[in-house]
Amino acid sequence: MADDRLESVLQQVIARNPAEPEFHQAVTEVLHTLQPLLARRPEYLDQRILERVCEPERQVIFRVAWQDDRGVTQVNRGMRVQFNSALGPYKGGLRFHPSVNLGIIKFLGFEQIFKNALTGLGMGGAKGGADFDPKGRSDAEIMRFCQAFMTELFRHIGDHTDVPAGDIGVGGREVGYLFGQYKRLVNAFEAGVLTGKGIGWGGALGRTEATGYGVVFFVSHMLAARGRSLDGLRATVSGSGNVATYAIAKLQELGATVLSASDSSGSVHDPAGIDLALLRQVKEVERGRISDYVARRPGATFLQGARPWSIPCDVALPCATQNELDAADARLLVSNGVLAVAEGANMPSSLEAIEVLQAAGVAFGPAKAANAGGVATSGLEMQQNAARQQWTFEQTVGQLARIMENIHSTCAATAEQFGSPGNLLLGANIAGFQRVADAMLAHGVM
Ligand code: NDP
Ligand code: 2IT
Repeated sequence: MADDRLESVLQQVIARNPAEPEFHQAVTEVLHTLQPLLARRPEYLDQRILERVCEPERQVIFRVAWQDDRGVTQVNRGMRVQFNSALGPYKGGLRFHPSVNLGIIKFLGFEQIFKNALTGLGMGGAKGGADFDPKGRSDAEIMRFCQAFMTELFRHIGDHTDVPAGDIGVGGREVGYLFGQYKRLVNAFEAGVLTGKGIGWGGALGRTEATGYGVVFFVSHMLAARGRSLDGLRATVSGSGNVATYAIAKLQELGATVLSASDSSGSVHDPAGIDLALLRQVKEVERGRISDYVARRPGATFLQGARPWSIPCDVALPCATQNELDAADARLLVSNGVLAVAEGANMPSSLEAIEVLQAAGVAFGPAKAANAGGVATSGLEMQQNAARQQWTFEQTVGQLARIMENIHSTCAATAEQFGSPGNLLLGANIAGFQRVADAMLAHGVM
């Protein structure tokens, strides 16, 4: 019965949202794990919670027109999907990347609902962004784009309404320009309207590091559950942005050797272990390409156009983008003896890849649990803003570590309780969904 309903809801979602394959994938992944919960809680089916949770509360799509450095007018499409507010103000990042479309923002917003629920804090789910390509743009162009984007977005957000943050292509610099324009438009310093702010003007110490650190805290707990630790293990990481950088830093601090990093042009294989200072110089300071790292690092090789999953490792952390680890990659990882895979990026593994990993007994840490440290620390930034306080780095990161431990134990206990011990994906989906669904039931039909 529950199975039939799940399948029919899924087919409805696919039919009602054509040409949005990433959104279909994210919904499929969640719905396919909920059967054991629905068998115990039929009221979720009776009250149409599944149908409601798959339909965004509000979607805003807007024109962003701006002038480049040559005086040429450019037109981009901006959007914000306010998916679910059952647990608190809408919360989630903004992505600036040429691939951005409504289906991608919807998949990210849908994931964000359950991720935010798992943190235990009071945050609803949202995502936004634009099909703007920051690559090769001057600082002045980035500023003008951010100002133009906020000139529409500001009317839809607020510290009790919707609180955006960064994601791909949106880091500290962009949050600064977005915040400045918001402040000018509303004539008020509402610190809590955006997170990921600079530490001198309302940001939380530790937010920059939080997602990458959080993934590594999470994978440490996954390993500990199997009697292992990171010390002495070999890790592969994809990406070289915010999440990858601080995942690499924390892996190294905990004694792992990190053999790779990547960007959209390819991967670096560095058998001696990634030189993080050089990687940051190339990617953060110079905003260059990963091949520039290889050119300056003896012994490192460049795998052009390739992802790092062919490099033998004990732990793999995809930290770049969606669908960057497919079934063939998963089979390679398994044949090379990987122990654990944890998702730093959102939906980096295809559904088939997850099946391969789980069938082989590899510990799998799903994105909505493993990378929740970023948004959790955004929640801590909101707490600090509301109290007009700034905690120390140690206070915030200490709290982050406790939240990640709690998310891991919640996912593990829920998996056990619903008959699939060790299945953290099922545990994360059921625990996150249940918290949201109970709040929606309490709020009545809307
Ligand atoms: P950044 O923009 O800082 O870095 C993104 C990295 O991924 C870059 O190395 C980029 O390479 C690479 N990348 C982006 N798109 C592609 C692509 N299509 N193919 C291959 N490589 C690509 O973003 P973040 O580090 O913030 O985000 C990375 C992932 O983590 C995303 O999935 C994001 O949604 C997720 N995430 C981020 C959080 C945060 O707090 N920032 C929180 C939770 C999840 P290049 O330089 O060539 O573009
Ligand atoms: O995907 C994510 O969780 C983020 N990009 C962070 C969102 C946030 O509001 O900090």
